[in-house]
Amino acid sequence: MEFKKICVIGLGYIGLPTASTFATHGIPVVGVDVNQRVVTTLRNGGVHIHEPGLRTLVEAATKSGHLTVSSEPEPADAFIIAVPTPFYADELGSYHGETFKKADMRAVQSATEAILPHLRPGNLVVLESTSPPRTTVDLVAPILERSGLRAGVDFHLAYSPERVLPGQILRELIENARVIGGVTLQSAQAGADLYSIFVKGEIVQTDATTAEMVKLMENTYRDINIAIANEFSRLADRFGVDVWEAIGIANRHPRVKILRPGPGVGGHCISVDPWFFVEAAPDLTPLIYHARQVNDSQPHFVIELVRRAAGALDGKHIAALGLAFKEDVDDLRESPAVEIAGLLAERGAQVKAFEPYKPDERFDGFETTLDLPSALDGADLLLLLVGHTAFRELDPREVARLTPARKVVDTRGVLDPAAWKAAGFELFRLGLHQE
Ligand code: SAJ
Repeated sequence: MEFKKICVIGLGYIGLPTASTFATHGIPVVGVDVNQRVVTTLRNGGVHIHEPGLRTLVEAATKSGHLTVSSEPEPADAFIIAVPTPFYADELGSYHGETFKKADMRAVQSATEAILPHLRPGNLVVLESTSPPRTTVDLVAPILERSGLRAGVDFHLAYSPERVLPGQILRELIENARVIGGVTLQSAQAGADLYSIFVKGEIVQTDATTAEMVKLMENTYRDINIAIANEFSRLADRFGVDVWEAIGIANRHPRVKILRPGPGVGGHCISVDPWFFVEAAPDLTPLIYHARQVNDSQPHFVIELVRRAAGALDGKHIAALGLAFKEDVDDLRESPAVEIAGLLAERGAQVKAFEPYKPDERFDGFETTLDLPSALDGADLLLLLVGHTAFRELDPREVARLTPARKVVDTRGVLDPAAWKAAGFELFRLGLHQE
């Protein structure tokens, strides 16, 4: 299939890099977002997301004349839906007394409806948003078929999950293997034709529901593996073992690869996607459910660690280093660091948090600072929540000059114990019991 124009709906972490990459490969692209602020920012030459290399890519795409931005879809040969699929904030499902989070598919639904008036015979529609199994055939296809055209007969329909790692999106978008699941073989082939414009990795064709499951399986697999690492950190703490040393030794086994414990699992993917399986089949997913529970409760384990290190929480001044969901990204969605800062404040601590990628962000319940020295000033304890490079590279002697605090809690296992000790700090690490 040939593509003279592509319409990408949703200009977030995935849609914007995808639209820009097609544009820099010479294909006219209209990028669509319902958020007027996003449209205005992009039209004014700005970029609303921090991702290494993205600004340069968007500038190149705009300069080439191939990327335009709009708040409405336009007729095109291919439509790509890359909108968020969060879960409902305050509506839970339940099964045998256990509650689970439910997917909010309203953005996918309205993006699909926005395409409807522009859909023409021979077009290709691709859903990229992470979705519960069968979304392409049970939700997207029926909406598009209101046009009178039939999916897989009059137009092509496919599901192609994005699998890029935030922080490395631009490279992985091109180099990773790409899965394309079509509602028919021809739809999968049309999807493969589209992504082969820039994808250098292998393009694997399958059916739409398999592709949806593959995406959820990948992130669920990672979630469960992080959960076991987090559970090991609790066991090590109980038994007086250094979990980092124990994992390092265990990982020398040729078939063992334990991930890193931490303050919990955040971000818009891994902490969300496993719930799509649980919601779709609660009777079949006890392992997935409980791994989610372990990771969601890890912030409470960190609170207990901080309480032990500080003696008490009430009235203690705590400098929280980092609020992002992981290192070197600006994304605060579902971030355990934000939850921990809030929980500490609820328990009476005076929290000053500094997030270098989003210093302006404000929260109810705790203070944020515009720079690191302001957070360190007057602190009783430092709490490292995100392993940002800037924090890993801190010189503890310099930090000692900026704060009266002499206790540091490292929830990421990234600070060098010897260097911090030499600078006069007592270092408490997650997964290493210290009284
Ligand atoms: N984390 C740990 N320990 C680890 C690894 C991660 O505590 O050993 C935490 C991180 O700090 C973070 C969370 O888990 O809070 C998730 O981080 P991540 O780096 O594992 O993953 P994401 O959410 O940035 O991206 C994932 C990736 N999926 C997989 O690796 C299977 C990415 O390839 C997907 O494209 C992305 O989800 C997505 O969009 O679905």
